[in-house]
Amino acid sequence: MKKYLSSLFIGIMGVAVAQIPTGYYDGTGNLTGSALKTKLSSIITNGHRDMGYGTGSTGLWKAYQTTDRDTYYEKDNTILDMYSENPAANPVPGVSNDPYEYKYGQASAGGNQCGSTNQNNEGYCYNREHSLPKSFFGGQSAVPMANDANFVIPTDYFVNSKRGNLNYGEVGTASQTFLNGTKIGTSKVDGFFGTVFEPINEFKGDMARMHLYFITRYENQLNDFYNLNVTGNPFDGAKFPGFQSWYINMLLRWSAQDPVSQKEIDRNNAVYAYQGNRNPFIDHPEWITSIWGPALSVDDASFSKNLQIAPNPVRGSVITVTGNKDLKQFSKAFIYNLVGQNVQTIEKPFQNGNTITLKNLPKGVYILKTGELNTKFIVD
Ligand SMILES: [Ca+2]
Ligand SMILES: [Ca+2]
Ligand SMILES: [Ca+2]
Repeated sequence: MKKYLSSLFIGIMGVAVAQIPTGYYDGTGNLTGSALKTKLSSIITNGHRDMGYGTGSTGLWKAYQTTDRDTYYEKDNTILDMYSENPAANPVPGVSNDPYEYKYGQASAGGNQCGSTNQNNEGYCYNREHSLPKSFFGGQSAVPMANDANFVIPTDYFVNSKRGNLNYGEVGTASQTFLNGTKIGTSKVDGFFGTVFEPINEFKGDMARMHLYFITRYENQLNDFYNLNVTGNPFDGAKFPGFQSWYINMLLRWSAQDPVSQKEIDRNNAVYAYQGNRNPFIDHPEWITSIWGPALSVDDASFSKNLQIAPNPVRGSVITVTGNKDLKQFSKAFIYNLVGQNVQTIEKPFQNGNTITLKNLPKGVYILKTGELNTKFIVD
């Protein structure tokens, strides 16, 4: 009976933490933009326990016992490795369609956790991947970042090592494709050149929300991270928005294209039980838009058209912009193509009048956005 009661008690505790605690987000009220971000930063910093990186079965190794198990695809309770999971329905029920599976735990306990020896191919062991590369924020000694289960995830050792400190991005020409379709190659996102690492579509939103968590949880240190001057880091040196426009725009798109799933909700609850803080963008994905603005989409019929561009279609490179507000108040203007890629950012666009000089844009339809104002225009 005593045993029964204690397992019942554990069961109740499990239920009790498997949801947003009452009052957790008190004080967010009607906040938006940087004010909401800063309030969330304080909420998710309170209660965050640094559980350590871990050795053996402690720290993150222990976290993965509950945070990243496959009860969604194969439903076989193996490690859910986003760099090797094949999310397509299994053609043969009960038979995994993943290239390989990892059992939780150390080798001595029959698991596939990496030890001291590794191999240069996929499928050997799983280790701990800083989905935002640790070199960008000061390396393994920079805690609690380096130990934060909200964005440090279990992945295949080999894919992780090939990724190194590449940014996530979208690959134009792949130089390497891993077994589940994860890719490395040249960036096709305007605003960033060089090599990037592209997770599969199923997990792009998961990754995006992890990184939005990072720039919120650690907003007070973002300027320090930026000043480390690590080549390729996506920070913008400010608390807000926190990432450079090419990167934040891509994350907003990824988050919109791959909305929150049960897997992320469960993971968020498990991480909260483990280290005491939550990812607010899994609990309230609508806050992503409240803070950083809408992800631009191709067929957004709701364009407010509260900016006017002349001439439109554009002739030459100079356009005159008028709006229903004083445009001088806006510190930046952005031009996007119709797949939402930022193709030009103009600093202090309207300080000296209402004209903008466009880069040499290919023929097509574009979106000009400044502040909350936007419109479409044509280059032909
Ligand atoms: Ca699986
Ligand atoms: Ca699978
Ligand atoms: Ca997803």
